[in-house]
Amino acid sequence: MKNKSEQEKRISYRIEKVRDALTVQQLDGIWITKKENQIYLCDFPSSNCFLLLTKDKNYLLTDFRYIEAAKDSCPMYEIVLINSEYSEIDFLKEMQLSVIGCEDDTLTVNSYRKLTNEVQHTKWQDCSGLVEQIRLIKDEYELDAIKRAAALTDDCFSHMLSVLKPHMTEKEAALKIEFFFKKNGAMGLSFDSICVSGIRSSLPHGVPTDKKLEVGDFLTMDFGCILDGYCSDMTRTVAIGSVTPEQRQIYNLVLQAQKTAIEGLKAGMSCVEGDYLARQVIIEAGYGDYFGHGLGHGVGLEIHEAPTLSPRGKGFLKENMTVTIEPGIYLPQKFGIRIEDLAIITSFGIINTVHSEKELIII
Ligand SMILES: [Mn+2]
Repeated sequence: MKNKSEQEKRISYRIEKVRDALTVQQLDGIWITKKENQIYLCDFPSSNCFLLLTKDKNYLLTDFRYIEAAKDSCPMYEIVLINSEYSEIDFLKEMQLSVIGCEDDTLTVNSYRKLTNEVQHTKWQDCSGLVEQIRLIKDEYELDAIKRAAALTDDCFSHMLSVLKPHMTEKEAALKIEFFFKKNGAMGLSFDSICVSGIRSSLPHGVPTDKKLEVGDFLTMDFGCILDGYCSDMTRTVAIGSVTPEQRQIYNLVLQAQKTAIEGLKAGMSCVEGDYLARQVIIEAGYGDYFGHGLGHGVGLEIHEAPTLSPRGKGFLKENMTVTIEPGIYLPQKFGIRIEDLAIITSFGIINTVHSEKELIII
């Protein structure tokens, strides 16, 4: 059971932060349709829900199926029942607000047309990213959930080391990951697990197939789970049976890049500088062209969220942001390697939430 008063305190604090942003942006309200932003601001998952935060009131609109639960778990909201006779559009017409912020990046074209055509006298202004900006800095509750999700992911990796064997297919390996997570309390996977082996390991986001693990293959597993709404993300590449000197050399290069980033990342650094910590190691060894993605991304209610560590990343790292640290080298038609941990940024460096072995493991 969640401690109600603590939950209320947490939610109220977040709502106040949104309200501060409303004032700055001169909005009379914000219409929240993005699911993760809704969960962040009311902790109530529902497939049919709208939030409207005005300067002094919080409204949660939902249908008959969720109304009782919403009343029970969202005491800081006025709960509004919507149905075929009274829609969210009717509600918004009655509100008569001049300027409402909406989330263009997730609002469907259809919904946007309805809002602009039917809710007259209201100007709809894009405020995509407003809630996400607040979500960038994680509170204690969120960090704790992320750490627990990461711990279960460590356990999953240990489990995989004990069950992986030659002739198992990539799909079977992915299924074992999913089964372990769900059997051990995860709400679900944070994304479809990536299990790619042999020459397929050079596909950074390859989909598991019926290909069997063979001696001499690298197997890259990129996986994570959701606990209490929060995601984890981790990648390990292991060798099946044996490795060539080239495989070992490149594995160690990725590992060195990853360790360099782990030692160097800290609050105050720009996202571009952060990315370059690992990239520089790989470029200097002559493999820069084979590390074609960014070093990492934020993780929270969404598996991919801000900040983005990449050569085009924006902004600076701040305390209590989360970032993955996941350099990789992918040699087409040969093999690929990625090693990924999930870190919490602090003023003195990072706290790594992942503790699994990362020296080369040969199964
Ligand atoms: Mn990742």
